[in-house]
Amino acid sequence: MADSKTNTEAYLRMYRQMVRIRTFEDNANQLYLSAKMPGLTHMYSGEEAVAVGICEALTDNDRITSTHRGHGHCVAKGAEFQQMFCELLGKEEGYCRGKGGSMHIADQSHGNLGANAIVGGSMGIATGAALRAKMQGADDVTVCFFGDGATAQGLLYEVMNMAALWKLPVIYACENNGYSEYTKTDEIAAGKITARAEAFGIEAFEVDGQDVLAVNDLATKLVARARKGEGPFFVELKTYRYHGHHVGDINREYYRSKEEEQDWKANRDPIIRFRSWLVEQGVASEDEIEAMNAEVKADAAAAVDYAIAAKYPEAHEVDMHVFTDIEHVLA
Ligand SMILES: Cc1ncc(C[n+]2csc(CCOP(=O)(O)OP(=O)(O)O)c2C)c(N)n1
Ligand SMILES: [Mg+2]
Repeated sequence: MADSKTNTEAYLRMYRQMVRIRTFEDNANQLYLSAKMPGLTHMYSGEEAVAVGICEALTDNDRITSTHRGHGHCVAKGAEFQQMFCELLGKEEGYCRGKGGSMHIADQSHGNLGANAIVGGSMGIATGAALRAKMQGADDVTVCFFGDGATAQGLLYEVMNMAALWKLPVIYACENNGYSEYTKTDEIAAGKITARAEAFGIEAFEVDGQDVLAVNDLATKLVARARKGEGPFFVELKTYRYHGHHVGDINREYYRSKEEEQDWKANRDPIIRFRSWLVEQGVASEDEIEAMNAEVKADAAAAVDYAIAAKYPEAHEVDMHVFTDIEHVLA
């Protein structure tokens, strides 16, 4: 029940953020299909409630690490369309000055330590960020997003061991979308995923990743506990990606059926579900929701136009802002 002004604002913010992610992805897909975007990209559509439910529980001071499917995390953590589209198109005004692209997008100003094309690659970064918080006596929390396929990486077991021993303020958020590239998770992952974290004495939870309120409720509780030094935690979020593994993966029938895709889209879509709830609870009218959708669409279209017209970095800057010197890092 929408029971206070603060809650109402949070509900509308979460709805809007989910729509922003879906809209961003629709535009990114279009840019790729019309050959305006270089490289490869992985769509987050279908998984919006995971990033939004969790990031709504975080402040700008809290950190996240992201994945190759990272646009949703980036938007949810507060990034702007314009700089994101510039990054995807390799333009100078992008978050990483056009040198990161889709799979390496980062936004330090909102605590997004970055996407990572190496499956599981951000697990050490997240755990290191949490170790830094503990050593400095800071109260920020880091959320490490990764996919079900990344649970096959040995690094996860090294970092969970350290995080558990040192009681680090980190939350491992496993986005279980049922597939690792073109393989069903059930065919490659033995036992329960949460049991793997429990083996290290880490409290682990399962949640419906299509239900933004359930995700946000759990995340809010765990973030508060992690701040008090009760972490680490592990959460498995059951979700689904609507597109192929990457934008070029268009013939998917050999590894999943059209009926399965249709069932998730028609019956478990996080945006449709939350929209119905908002209307039923009287948080927003259909007209207000339509107006919000249209506003987001217009914002995205303007940002795309801006990014297409924006400048590329100069050729002589090719190795600028790519390396850092260790003295600077240690200072
Ligand atoms: C270390 C490493 N191994 C393999 C790959 C190739 N690869 C890219 S994405 C992917 C599957 C990842 O599956 P999952 O972690 O479930 O994330 P999802 O794509 O489902 O979001 C693989 C094997 C890679 N990028 N890095
Ligand atoms: Mg997966």
